[in-house]
Amino acid sequence: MRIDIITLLPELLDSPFSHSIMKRALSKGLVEIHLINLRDYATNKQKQVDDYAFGGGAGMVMMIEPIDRVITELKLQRSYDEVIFLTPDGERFNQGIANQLSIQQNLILLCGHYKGVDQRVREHLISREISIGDYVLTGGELAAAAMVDCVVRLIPGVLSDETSALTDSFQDNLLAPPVYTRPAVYKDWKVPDILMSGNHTDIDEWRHQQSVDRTRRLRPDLLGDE
Ligand code: 6GU
Repeated sequence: MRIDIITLLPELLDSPFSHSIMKRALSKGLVEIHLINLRDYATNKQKQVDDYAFGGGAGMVMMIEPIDRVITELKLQRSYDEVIFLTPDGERFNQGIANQLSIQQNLILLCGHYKGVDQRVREHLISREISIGDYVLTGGELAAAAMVDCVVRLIPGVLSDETSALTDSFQDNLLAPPVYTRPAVYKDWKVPDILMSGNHTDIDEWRHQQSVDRTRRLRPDLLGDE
């Protein structure tokens, strides 16, 4: 998979992809991430990428021309499955969307800034608009980092234990069960006896019940009985 991220703050995205699982996925060649500085596609001397809103009002608007130039250049080099705009008023990201994106070949992510982007970008250059939740970030970069992290770990070969993504919270609309490791007793806090029993049928049943209980208590919306 190749992901091109168009951003005004490429430095902000260096670190999220330089550690642990993400770093290994990159070095194994399972994913390529290209950070593209939108300012490099500005046309005037001042390298301007935003301007005042027509009709007035507070806040600058990202201009269409640099965005069109960068997306057009990328599309001349390969075809893209999706051109995604990261914006708080997009479709809310979830594990299902992550699963869909994880089987794509080439993605463009455009990180929004300022008061938004010229509407013509959204109408003509973008195939999908995604938000990571109902709160507002200063820009799309941290949302892009979260989304890419989530998608990349689903690419086959990225996680060492292939089954571990299958047992994630949300993969079956249930929260994950609690887990424990040594010591079996810490202070006077004990690990549940069942996990020490060696009976894997009972353990699986207990874990499933814990998942259902936790989901009913914390996220009844996932069970469809809010
Ligand atoms: Cl994608 N962008 C911004 N700026 N804020 C957000 C978001 C995206 N998703 C949630 N909040």
